[in-house]
Amino acid sequence: MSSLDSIVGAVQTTANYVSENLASHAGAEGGTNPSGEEQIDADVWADKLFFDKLSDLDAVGEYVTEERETAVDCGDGYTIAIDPLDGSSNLRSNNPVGTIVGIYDAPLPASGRELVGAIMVLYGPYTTMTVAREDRDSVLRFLLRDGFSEGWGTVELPDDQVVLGLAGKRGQRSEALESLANELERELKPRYGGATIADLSQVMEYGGLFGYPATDGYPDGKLRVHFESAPLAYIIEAAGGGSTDGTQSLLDVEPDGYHARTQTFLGNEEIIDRIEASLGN
Ligand code: AFP
Repeated sequence: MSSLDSIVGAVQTTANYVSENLASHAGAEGGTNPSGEEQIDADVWADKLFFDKLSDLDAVGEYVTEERETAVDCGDGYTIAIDPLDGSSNLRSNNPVGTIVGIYDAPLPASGRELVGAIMVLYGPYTTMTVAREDRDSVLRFLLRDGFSEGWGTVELPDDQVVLGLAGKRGQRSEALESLANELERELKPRYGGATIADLSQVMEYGGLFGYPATDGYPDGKLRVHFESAPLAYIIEAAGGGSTDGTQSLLDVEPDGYHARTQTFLGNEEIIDRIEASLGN
């Protein structure tokens, strides 16, 4: 089994377990994560599960998570950067959450150009895992259930552009983005759910845009480069779409620390070009 196979296998096994047991951890309260955000019990629980499984692999040399301040040294091998339960504030209302895994062939901080693979798991009405790897030509999707994974074909971004998931309130985003958002809201159907994985999944299915821009509350954007923006850019670019921080691919963003944030836009290339034309100057 290759190193990447062993990592994908460990994520699949753990995600199956998370999917089956999430309800037992949905309500309880936790502490605060290194980005100052409220952690709930489920975040810490999922982090421990993924850590126990992944840190044990020969293929993994370093484990860095949204839920811990520093990296954990596990020996030689790839660096795992993980958001174990993305969108966990959605649990309260029983809306979807996800897991994002970046597999870097370098110690962090590192740009997304060091990624050799990325995985996103969506815990929705059913659980799916989407995998992009440097040693595969296509992005693969799997259905996870009963402890197993079932191949569900390949993922390619459609040419159609249908949905728009754009974070931030009106008046809290830049004027340039506000003006483009007005145009896009006339062309696309606004659908924003508050969990990046779920919002990106609908873009991958129907085409369109997901974005978390700079806002008054989050001047650098809310999403973290290592755990969210770069791995998801790796997946969407491999599936034929594009990504930008406003001026460059999210894979080129150079984070200055483990928990660095960036403006994040992911979707059809044509819309990504329009964002860069609006925000790039
Ligand atoms: P939580 O994991 O704290 O729920 O944050 C999720 C997230 O990082 C990302 O998945 C969402 O796109 C974004 O935050 C939602 O943020 P808003 O609540 O500000 O829209």
